[in-house]
Amino acid sequence: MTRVIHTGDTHLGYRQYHRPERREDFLEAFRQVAADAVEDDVDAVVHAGDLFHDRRPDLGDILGALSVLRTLDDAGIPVLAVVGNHEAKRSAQWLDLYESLGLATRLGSEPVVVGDTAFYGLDFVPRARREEFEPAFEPHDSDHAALVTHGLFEPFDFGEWDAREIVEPADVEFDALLLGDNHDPGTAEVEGTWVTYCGSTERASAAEREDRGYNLVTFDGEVDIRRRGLDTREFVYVDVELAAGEGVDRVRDRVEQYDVEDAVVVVTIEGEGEPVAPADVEEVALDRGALVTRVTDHREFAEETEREVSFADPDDAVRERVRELGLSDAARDIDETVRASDVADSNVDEAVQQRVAELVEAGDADTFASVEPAETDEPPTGSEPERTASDSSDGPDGSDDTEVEAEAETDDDADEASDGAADSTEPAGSTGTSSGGAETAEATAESDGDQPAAAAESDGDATLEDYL
Ligand SMILES: [Mn+2]
Repeated sequence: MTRVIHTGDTHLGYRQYHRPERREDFLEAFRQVAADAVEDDVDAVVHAGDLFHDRRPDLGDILGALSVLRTLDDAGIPVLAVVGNHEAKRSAQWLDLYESLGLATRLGSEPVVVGDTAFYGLDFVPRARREEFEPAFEPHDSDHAALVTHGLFEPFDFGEWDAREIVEPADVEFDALLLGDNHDPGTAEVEGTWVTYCGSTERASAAEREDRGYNLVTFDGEVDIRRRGLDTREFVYVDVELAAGEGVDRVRDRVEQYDVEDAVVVVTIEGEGEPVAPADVEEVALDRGALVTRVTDHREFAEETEREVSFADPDDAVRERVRELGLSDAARDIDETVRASDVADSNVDEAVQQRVAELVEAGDADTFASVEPAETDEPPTGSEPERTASDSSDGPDGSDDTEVEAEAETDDDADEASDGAADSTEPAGSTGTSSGGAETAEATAESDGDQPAAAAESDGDATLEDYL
């Protein structure tokens, strides 16, 4: 018999809502998993990726993970892990550092045997490399075998890769796939193999409403998968449906019905009623001791809503910057589709695809001709990797001249949408603190889902490999 804790998506270092308390919460959740593992004396802890929230964790996060791994090591509990999309570096991985210290084992194509179960690993495979992916797992002579990997698999929500493409051609017959990436826990049987997500250990997004936890998996003839809860920070969800004529008072009344002390309060406003200023709602929750309050209002208001636009208005600044870029009509059209408030975030990639198809169909080369930018010597804002026009292989004639900034942004959006509800950092439309803008931009730039080796990684990171 082999009994393991299957965890993952611990996202250490995530300073959610720009709060240091939240960063500490993520570490605390992982500590709890380790404490349970020691108390239960399990045979191993299996980590299915995204130990860290991004590929450049702070020293504090690296040490935090180290202390948890040491706790497990002191108790003689091995840690078996793979690399997730959030933390993936170009060559040597953080996991290699812990392995070199004897505190973890990076799983791969060779079996790592614990008790009577052989464990294999497969790091997150970016979409571009799935076509030619061929599983290659060395044989084992254990009673059971399990594969640990990270990715969004069917038949679960947001699934984008069929687990059978890994399981079927493999020479090893797996009893179970222990997965990470989808933060919603779930278990299914796919052609005789148990496929299970343990879920994230803390809420990496307000969309993760259910209680957090991990899996306890026992291999003993059969595979037994149980779920165990973790005691994480309280998230109080206040969903308000406003009737006509109702406004901020109604929202405040509803918030006051909850004990929000030390909680993250997530207020979602729908229905009719008057516009509600988020600050007025945040005030009442913070007065009652809430750690953070987020107000999401998906309602739309007609243009007559009075709004002061000052030079400090970020939307205004973006509009101005877009003007300066000298985008073609087509690019501005697409930019509008990306940023327009009436296209839901999750529909943006589809809307853009449709818009591009329409523009190509119309076949007017002038539409794709860029306008001379007002200022040419300044690089575009943002940290998108630079692309050349030749990247857009199936573009129409004249696409050489098409400014590709909007396209690059769309790609990112698509990645985020797919990583998406599973993995997103912040809910769309939520309001940040006034000082949070820059940090949000930074977080977005670092959380590129599919490209572990993105250009954003600095050269300095290569030094890790030198020491391993
Ligand atoms: Mn994750």
